[in-house]
Amino acid sequence: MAFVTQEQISQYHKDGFLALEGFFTSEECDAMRNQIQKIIAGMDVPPHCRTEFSTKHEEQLQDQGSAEYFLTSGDKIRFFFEKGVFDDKALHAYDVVFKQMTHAPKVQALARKLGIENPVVVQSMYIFKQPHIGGEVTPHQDATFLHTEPLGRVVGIWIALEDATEENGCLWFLPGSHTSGITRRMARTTPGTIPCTQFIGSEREYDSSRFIPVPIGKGGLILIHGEVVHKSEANCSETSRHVYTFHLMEAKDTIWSEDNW
Ligand SMILES: O=C(O)CCC(=O)C(=O)O
Repeated sequence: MAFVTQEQISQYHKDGFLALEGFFTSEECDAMRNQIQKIIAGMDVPPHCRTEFSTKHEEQLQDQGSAEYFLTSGDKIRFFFEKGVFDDKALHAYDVVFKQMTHAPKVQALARKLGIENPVVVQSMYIFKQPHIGGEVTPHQDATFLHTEPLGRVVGIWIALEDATEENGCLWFLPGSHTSGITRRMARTTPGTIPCTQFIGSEREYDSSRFIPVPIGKGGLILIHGEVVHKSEANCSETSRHVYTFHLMEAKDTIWSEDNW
């Protein structure tokens, strides 16, 4: 695959992330954006589906309906919302167009370049990050939520469907932070108990001055190592920052934790 060099792959292993500009075409991005519009048009959101996703400890789901909706979302099309969004329209979805993009030959070639022998898609999301509404995503490691034994088997594929800038909430990374393991896990609690998930351990304190912004143009793809610390700021700008993202796991010689949501 010409567009990812061995130097770039080495950089990914060194930093824990890699930005690849122009991985998807503008037309492919528009196809995903148009498809999400079709899915959300006219969608009714029943109360028990009004579930907001948060990486914060104190904001885990407290009622049974929302808890079940979240816990059973791994292999279904499910919708999660920004905080305070219910006077607006924002949803995320997954369907045939997204499957086509997820399994595109160039994505498969990228996975091979990363040395993944038996890739499995374990999760996918469409993130709207709407103007003024898109909230911050606090510093975290994806392995907190997608735990495997051993660690180091999960990679996020994050695709900018619009330009992602510092103003509208691009990703920020702590370069090299993927080599120190994790200190926090989100695990299911005993079935039937509320909340349905709990954090075991706590997130480290991070020096915010060490994060670097990684703005990227429409069609750009960012590889996110499962243990690299990353975040995004609230979108206080006038422009949206749509993203389609999914996680690949190397299934070979890997145990997917049964405690994962
Ligand atoms: O897109 C964002 O703002 C955050 C995404 C993220 O943290 C993730 O996919 O792990």
